[in-house]
Amino acid sequence: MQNRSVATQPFDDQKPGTSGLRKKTRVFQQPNYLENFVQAIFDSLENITGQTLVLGGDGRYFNRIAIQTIIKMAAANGFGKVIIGQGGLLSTPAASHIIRKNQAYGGLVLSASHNPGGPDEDFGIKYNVSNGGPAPEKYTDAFYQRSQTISEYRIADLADVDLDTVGEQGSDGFSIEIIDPVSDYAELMQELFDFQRIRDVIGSGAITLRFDAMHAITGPYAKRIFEDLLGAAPGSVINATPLEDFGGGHPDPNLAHARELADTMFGPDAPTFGAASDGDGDRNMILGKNFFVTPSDSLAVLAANAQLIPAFKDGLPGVARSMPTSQAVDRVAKDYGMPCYETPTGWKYFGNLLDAGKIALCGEESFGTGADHVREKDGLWAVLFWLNLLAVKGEPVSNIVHEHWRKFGRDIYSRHDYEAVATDIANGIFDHLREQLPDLPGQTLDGNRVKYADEFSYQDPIDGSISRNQGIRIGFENGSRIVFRLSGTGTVGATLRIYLERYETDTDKHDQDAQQALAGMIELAKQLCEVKKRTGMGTPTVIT
Ligand code: VG1
Ligand code: CO
Repeated sequence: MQNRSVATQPFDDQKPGTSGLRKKTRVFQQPNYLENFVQAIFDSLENITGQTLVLGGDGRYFNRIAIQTIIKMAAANGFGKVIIGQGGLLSTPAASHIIRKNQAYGGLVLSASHNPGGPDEDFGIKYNVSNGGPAPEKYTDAFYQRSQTISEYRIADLADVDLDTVGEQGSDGFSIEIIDPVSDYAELMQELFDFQRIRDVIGSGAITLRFDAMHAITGPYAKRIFEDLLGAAPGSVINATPLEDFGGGHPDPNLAHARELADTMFGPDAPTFGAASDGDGDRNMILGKNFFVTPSDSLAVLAANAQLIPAFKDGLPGVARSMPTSQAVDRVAKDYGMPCYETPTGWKYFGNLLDAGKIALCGEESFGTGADHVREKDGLWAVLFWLNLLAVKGEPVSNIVHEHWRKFGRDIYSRHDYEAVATDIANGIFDHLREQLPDLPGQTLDGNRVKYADEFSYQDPIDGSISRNQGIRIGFENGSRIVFRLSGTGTVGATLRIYLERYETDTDKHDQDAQQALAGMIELAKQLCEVKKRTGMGTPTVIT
């Protein structure tokens, strides 16, 4: 095996965002672009010689080509072994599990998650560390720094690898193992949940299921788990074949993008349970017959009922949520006498808490829920958790959530996104918001007194590291909140996210439409950030 060094020059835009580096596919296809970033990662890691790297992606356009390049670079940089999902496929949570199970040094996951794929759409790459979780900020900062000074990358003259045949190949102290991407993950799920019980209830017809894989990575996983292992009717998993362009859609499991599933679940012959996942399989959307569960509520319901599933029969040590996620789970934690941590947006901030055993369950408002079994959010895991709950409780989804609201109150919640805003305009909006912060506390706005107005900073309780500028929060004395953030996963301009929540204890008002219930706060938020005046956009591009 011959190694070569290739001269290159830095690209100035290789700064990882909320979850890895995401760019238009054509940006990644530029000569040396992918190579530079991968070399910057390898250069930032210590003692990789002879170590194992896990590699896979969500199957989007450019996945296979990128995988061949990375194999050759891993060889030239001294890795001893690369474990790859067959066909170059691995869901994000499965990659996390495989890193942990094989005690690998780390892994590279090729995905832009819920962003669309194809030659004119998005591609992405993220590095996960040895605990299976997304690289913490100190790593991603180092990758970026290195990318700014890089002058060469190393690559081996190897023939392209057959990615489609399971087995081990290689020599010269460098081997490649192609594994079935589903088996290990399916095995883990069977350890965590009561498969026999779920299977029995599905067999009795009491649960009918529709899962939308959105032409993305979870298709093969969901087929195996729901149809083969749990006995759901053939065809329960729809859009089950991963496609390079996800069938032209956004593989984003929400009511706006998973329309086919939403129409079924709100239609006349709806099954009792519906769910969907995203491009790389780490998000989940949960639906009952005629009923949508917000991700923030889902996290709270799972926390309140955790002891009903085998994995958590002894209870939870604590829980965590990202800052913009609603406070519904806080109420459960308080009632159960367990700690609840508030972290910045992005799964990388949960890793230390999970490793330290401070929490076992965590989630985000952006359709992400997960636990201590891996170090990524996990879409199918969340769906199985709900199925296990439905099997034990024998009640429909909407009853479970209504019962939860009766006990804890409802945190009425919505997120409004304004996409593709020019970057300077978006920055202007934040400057304008920052200027107002000192004067807001004590003012009465939309009938509520402002309790605090600040910019969220987080100090990690385990390693003490501080993350600043994680979103602007305006909290009211009645518990309501408005949060403003800029997205860190987009590839065109900036996306302004406005998160709104209001707490409602009156049971008679629990069935209100969220947009109506939040109408006053929505107007107030728009005024505070002057979104219409500054962007010309009168309404959000996506509401979830
Ligand atoms: C978004 C979500 C965030 C999530 C991130 C990655 O980030 O808001 O909660 O962790 O996507 O999810 P941002 O910076 O655009 O708001 V995924 O499934 O795209 O890896
Ligand atoms: Co994702």
